[in-house]
Amino acid sequence: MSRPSKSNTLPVQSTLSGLARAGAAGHDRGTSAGRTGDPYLETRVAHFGRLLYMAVTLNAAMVTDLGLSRANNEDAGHAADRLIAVADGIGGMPYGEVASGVVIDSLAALDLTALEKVPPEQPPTDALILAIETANQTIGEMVRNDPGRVGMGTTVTALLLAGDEIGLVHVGDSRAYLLHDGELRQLTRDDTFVQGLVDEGVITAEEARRHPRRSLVTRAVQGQPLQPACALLPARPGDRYLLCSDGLSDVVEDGVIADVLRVYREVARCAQNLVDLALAAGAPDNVTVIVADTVET
Ligand SMILES: [Mn+2]
Repeated sequence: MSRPSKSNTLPVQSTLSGLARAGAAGHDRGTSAGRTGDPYLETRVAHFGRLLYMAVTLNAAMVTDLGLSRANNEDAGHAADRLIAVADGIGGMPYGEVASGVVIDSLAALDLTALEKVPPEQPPTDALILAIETANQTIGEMVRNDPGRVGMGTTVTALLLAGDEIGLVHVGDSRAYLLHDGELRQLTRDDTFVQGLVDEGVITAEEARRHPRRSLVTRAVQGQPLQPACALLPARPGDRYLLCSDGLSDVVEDGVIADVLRVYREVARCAQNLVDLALAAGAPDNVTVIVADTVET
C-alpha cells in the first residue's frame, strides 16, 4: 500500500509566519514507526504513536456579538477542545450569514470525526483544507442555483490540534494570534486590498486600520478555486491562541489585545473582555472572539 502522494493533497501555500512549515513538505511521519511490512498494522502503530502524544488539549471559549450598527450577525464560529474556527460572511445579508454557517458546519463535522479517520501521516492542515474545500463546493452550488447569491462568501481561520501538532488554515481577513511567553504574534496575513498597500509600502499598518476600503478582501471561500494559507505549529502547553473577526482587530489595537490576553487567565472572561472593548470602541461590525489555551491533560 502506498502512502498518499503529494499530488493528492490540495494546493498549499505557506504565507504565514516563520513558525510555518510548508504544506505537505517534510511530512514523513508513519514511515519510521513500526516498519512491519503490514500496512494495516503500520497504520495502527502510527495511530498509537499519535495517541501517546495526546497530552495537550484546547481550553477554548467563544464570544460573538452583533456589534452596535449591524442588523444581523454574519460571523460564525466553533470552539471545542481540538478545533476552533472563525468565519465572517461577506456578500450582504442574508447570504453572508449562510456562507459563514456553511463553512463552520463543515468544520464542526470534521471535529466530530473520530481521530482515527485522520490519517496519521497527514498533517492536520490537510483535514482542515478538505473541510473548507467541501464548504467551498457547497457555496459554489448555492451560487449556481441562485444568481442572486453571486458574491456570497466567507472568510475562515481555523486551527486543529492533532497529537503534538496544530494545523492552521486561513482565507480572508479574520485573524489568528499566538501569545507565547507573553509575546503576541499575528500568525495570519490579511487577504485584503489594504494589506497589499501595506506590503507595497504605500500606507502604514496603522493607516490600514482606518482605511475606508479595509474590509475589501482579496480572497474568500466563495465557490471559486481556493488557495488557503497554511501553517503547522507545535502544540505547547501554556500557549494561548486568539481567533477573531475583523470586528475586533479593526477597532482594538494589537497592544491592547496583548494586554488583555496576558491579564485574564480564564478564557471566557478574556474573550468577553475583548468583545467589550470592541463595543466600547463603537463596534461598527459584528465581533467574534475565540480564546484558547493549550493545556496538558
Ligand atoms: Mn467583519
